[in-house]
Amino acid sequence: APPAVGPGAKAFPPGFLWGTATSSYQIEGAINEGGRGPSIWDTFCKQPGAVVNGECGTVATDHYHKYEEDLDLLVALGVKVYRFSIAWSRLYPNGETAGEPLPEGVAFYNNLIDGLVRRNITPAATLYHWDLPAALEHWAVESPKRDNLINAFGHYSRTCFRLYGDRVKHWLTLNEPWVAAIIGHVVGEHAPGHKEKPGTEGYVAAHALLLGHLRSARIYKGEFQAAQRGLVGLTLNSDWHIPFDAADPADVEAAARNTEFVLGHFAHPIFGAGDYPPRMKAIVGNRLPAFTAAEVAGLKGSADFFGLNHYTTRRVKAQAPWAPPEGNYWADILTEDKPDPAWSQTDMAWSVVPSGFKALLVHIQETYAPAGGIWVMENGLAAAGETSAAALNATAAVERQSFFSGYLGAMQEAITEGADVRAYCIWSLLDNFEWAFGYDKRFGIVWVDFTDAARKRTPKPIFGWYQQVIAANAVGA
Ligand code: GBH
Repeated sequence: APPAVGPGAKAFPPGFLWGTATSSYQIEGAINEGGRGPSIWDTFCKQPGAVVNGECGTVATDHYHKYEEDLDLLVALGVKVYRFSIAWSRLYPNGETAGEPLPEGVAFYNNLIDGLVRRNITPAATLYHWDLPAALEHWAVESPKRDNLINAFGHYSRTCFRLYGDRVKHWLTLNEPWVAAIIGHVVGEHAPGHKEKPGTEGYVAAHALLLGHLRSARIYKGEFQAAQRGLVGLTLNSDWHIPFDAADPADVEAAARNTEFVLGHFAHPIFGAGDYPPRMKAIVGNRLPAFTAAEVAGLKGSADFFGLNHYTTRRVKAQAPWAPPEGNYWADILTEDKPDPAWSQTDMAWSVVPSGFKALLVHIQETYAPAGGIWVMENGLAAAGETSAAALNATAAVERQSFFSGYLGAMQEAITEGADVRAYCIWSLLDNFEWAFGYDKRFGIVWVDFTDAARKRTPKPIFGWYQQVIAANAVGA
């Protein structure tokens, strides 16, 4: 495997923010403590076949009880920033639209944030990483139910800004609204597991999520930002898409269309010209909900930085049209996957293509030129074969090091070519509850023994590798 840093290393800009990321439901456990209400993931996990081996986040990594140990791991790693998420139902068990939050939930995040500040690590807090209070309507609803949901998100957001905003200066309203909307409401592999209305429900959910972001960001900017002097944004996931045949205009168009449906769906309203992308409106027609003029104006510029989660590149071919009368999300995009056989794949079967990361960063810079820069809030891989703490030095270590040397090198090249990338977080600090894959897929740079009641943590070889990168602010041989 390539060394972390050598004489020909690629340097990052001074002050570059290295970090790592987690999310509440994936690590905390303690689902019944402090009055926490159930989230839609607690209920989804109970549906037969929803999650591998019927697993759920009941204990997860037991971070709720072991967070001090995890904070010490962050110190050992040397990160500047730690991205975590707040579990809405620890503060408001039923997604209440008024009133005071639960004291134990408030205290948990106070302790976590104080622990970070004491260790000189910048906290970056996500308000919504998919653990919606089960008592609320899911996102795919229209007013007046949607108004109640957004009021609840606004109330919860305001509480977080008020309680934690003296120390948290980096807020993310939403994690990956595309995944929440499409995997939750079209594919059905994430909570709430809907797939009955593939032509409409994903768009309705995405619309509500955008309005939720708008409410939360507006509260921060209107009521807190002047005094607290922090930033509010969100993080969007995007794979990169390249044409199967670069000489075939239909494939070139298909790749651009696919990126527009995944990234542009959310980026165009917030970071672009405003509203949904014109081409998307033309394709989806009246199945795409409409914003009011005030909503278009409010969303535009509503994020202070561009959060990006990136994992893979897909090579796509234009598909022959198929259009059921009721519409279908995938028939709108009209691409089929043709991965390059030369690409290696991770344990998630996601292709490893560092050049796609570089191309995506340059695309974001050229298309949106976000004033607050691009913040890579997740990137990483699950590697197979990490079956025990003793087996950690095997092929998975080599696979991880070549993945990260490739992706960090590509990011440095994008920066050199003008992409204003300011931060980078590895997903994830710990092996954790990987949603529909349960504990089968290990994204952590720290191995967790899920058979051990103590959930013993063991840093993987990549942990030491990343330490060196951070210390040198550079990567490569
Ligand atoms: C993130 O989502 C989540 O934010 C995080 O909670 C999660 O644990 C982590 O990633 C790992 O899964 O099958 O080739 O078509 C990931 C978003 C969107 C990335 C879909 C991969 C599909 C690639 N994913 N994309 S492919």
